[in-house]
Amino acid sequence: MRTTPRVAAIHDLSGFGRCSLTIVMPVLSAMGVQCCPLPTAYLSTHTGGFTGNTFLDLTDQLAEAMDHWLCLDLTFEAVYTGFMGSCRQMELCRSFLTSLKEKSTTLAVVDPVMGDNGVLYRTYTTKMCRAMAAMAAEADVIVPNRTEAALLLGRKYEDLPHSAAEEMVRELSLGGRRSVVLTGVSLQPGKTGAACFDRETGTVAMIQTDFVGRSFHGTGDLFASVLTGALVRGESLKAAAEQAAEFVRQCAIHTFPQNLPPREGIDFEPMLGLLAQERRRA
Ligand code: PXL
Repeated sequence: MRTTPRVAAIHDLSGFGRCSLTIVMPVLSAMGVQCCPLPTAYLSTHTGGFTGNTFLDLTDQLAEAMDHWLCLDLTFEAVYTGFMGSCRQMELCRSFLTSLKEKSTTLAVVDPVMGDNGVLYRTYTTKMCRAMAAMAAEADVIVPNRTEAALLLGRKYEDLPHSAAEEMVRELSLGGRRSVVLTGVSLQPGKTGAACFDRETGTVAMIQTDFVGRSFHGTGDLFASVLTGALVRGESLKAAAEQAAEFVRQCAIHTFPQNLPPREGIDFEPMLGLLAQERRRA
């Protein structure tokens, strides 16, 4: 009997800059989870802070790889999606999820990667945002930041302060159908964290930790990867979000004093041992 949880990870592969699959794969592995990557695109670097990056759209490969996996009758404890390269990719993800769910219990974790700090990422169009909302409607858990939450709700980022977090996660749950972990929520100066609506209990939990130094590129991917790993290892939504927030905090403590260029992301690799230790304790 297979004991190692398995996750299909549908994200871009950016060669330099630490985001998406270069975070998702090592984090899940360190947590004792098998990560099976389905890359949506290959970029030479991510798009935050770099210009002139290459962009190889892998939509056709994605469709073929999904078909192959379905033919092999593979099952996954979770499908975890992130940065998408085209509208068709989101439609493919929806039908892949539907097919998997017909065969076995598969948790759909959708990080609706679209933007940050009130600004849409360069490669995203309004049509892609609509496709993202449609795909996220099929999710069991979504992990938006405040910018993405505003886009999903069709509201202005400026009209949704941190203090509206509880109201936002309830509205984003689509009447309690999906769980929501809203990231980047700061309820007092010097703190950051997440607001979690758990569809199992219908309750909202607020998680707050110290904000360390400055923002780092890729922390959204780091947070959602740990969250996904903890969920497939059987943690509750709140415990999974707490573990994710604590790991991001530890990585920020390690990275901040190094004064690295922000676009190089968070220096998480030397910290992966913490995730492995946590697993041994559990
Ligand atoms: O971390 C989100 C992300 C993922 N993938 C690519 C990105 C970004 C954010 O800038 O550019 C390619």
